[in-house]
Amino acid sequence: MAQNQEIILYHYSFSPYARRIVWYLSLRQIPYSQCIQPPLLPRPDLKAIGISYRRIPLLSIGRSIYTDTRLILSKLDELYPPSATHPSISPSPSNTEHLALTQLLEFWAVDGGLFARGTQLIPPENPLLSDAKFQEDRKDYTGRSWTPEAVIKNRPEALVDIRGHFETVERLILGDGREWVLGGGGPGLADIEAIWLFHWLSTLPGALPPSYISAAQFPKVFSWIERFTAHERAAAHKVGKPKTIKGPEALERVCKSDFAETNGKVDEDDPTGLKEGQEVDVWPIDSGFKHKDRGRLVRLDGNEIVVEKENDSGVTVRIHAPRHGFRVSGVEGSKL
Ligand SMILES: N[C@@H](CCC(=O)N[C@@H](CS)C(=O)NCC(=O)O)C(=O)O
Repeated sequence: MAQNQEIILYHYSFSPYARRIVWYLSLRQIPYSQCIQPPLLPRPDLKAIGISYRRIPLLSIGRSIYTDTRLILSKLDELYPPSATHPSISPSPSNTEHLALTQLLEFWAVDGGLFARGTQLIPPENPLLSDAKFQEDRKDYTGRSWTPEAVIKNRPEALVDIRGHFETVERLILGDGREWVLGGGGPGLADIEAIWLFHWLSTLPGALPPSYISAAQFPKVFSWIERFTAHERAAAHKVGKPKTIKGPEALERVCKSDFAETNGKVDEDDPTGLKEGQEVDVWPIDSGFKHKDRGRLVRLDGNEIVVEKENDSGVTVRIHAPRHGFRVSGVEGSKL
C-alpha cells in the first residue's frame, strides 16, 4: 500500500517547482524524506535509480518514480485520500467549478507562460548567470540562451508580462477581499497552483523592481504571499522536518521496496498504436527534452505514461510521466 511507503523527494531548495510539492506535503501533513540534488547536471543519484529525466523535482514511492509536479500532485491526491491525519486541500469531487478553476490555474502557471516569463526575471547580476557551466546546463534544459546579455534583452518584456499577471491576481482573484483563491479558511491546492511563481519572484532578490512591482502596487498579492507562507510554515512545523538522506541511502530504499504502483493499463485504442510491453522512449517536450527514459510500456492512457526498466542495480523500477507535455515513442526495431 502506497501509504506505508516512504516518500522521497529529489529536489533542491530554490526550485520553485519543488516548492509546489513541499507545500502540498506539509499542508496535508504527509511526512517524507528528501534527497537533495545539485542544481546542475550530472545527478548521479538519479542515474543510479535508473532515471534520465533531468528536471526537478522527482518523487519516489517505493519503486515507482514520478516525474513532473502535475503528475506528482494528482498522484498524491489519489494515493493519499483525505483522512483525519491527512486532510484534503483539494476541491471536493462534486465541486466542478472549483476543480475547473484549480486546473485552469495550473495551465496558466505551467503552460500559460507564467513560469517561462518568470525565469526571464532572474536578475542579470545573479552570479549563476555569469557561470559558463550554468549557461550551458540551462541551454540544455530549455534550448535557449542564458547569457546575461540574453537575460537583459528579455527583461523589459518579461517585466511587463509578469506585472500583468500580478494585476490579474490583485484585481480579479483577490479583488473581492477574499484571503484564499477559492475563499475558505485556509490555503488549498488552488493557492499552490496560483502562488508558486509569484512567491518565487517575490523572494528572489533583484527580480522585481520595487518601483514597478511591489506591495505598494499589489498589496493584496503580497499579503496573500505572506499569509500563505505563515500557514505553510506552521503546517511544516506540525508535521516535522523531512529526513534528509544521501543518494546511496535513497537508492537502497528504492531498490529494497516491495511496492511499485500497478494501476492502469495500455489503452488498446490509444492513437499512437503502442502496445503493452513494447520498448518505448518517454520524454518531456517543453523543456529537458534531450533526456529520454527507455523502458517497457506498462501504462498508457489520457493521464499517464508508465515504463518499467531494470536499473544498474538490476532492480525493476517504474517511471511515471503525465501524458500531457510528454511524448512516448516506440523504439525502432524493438520486438514485443
Ligand atoms: N513541468 C515540470 C517542470 C519542472 C522544471 O522545469 N523544474 C526546473 C527547476 S524549478 C528544472 O528542472 N530546472 C532544470 C534542472 O534543475 O535541471 C514540472 O511541473 O515538474
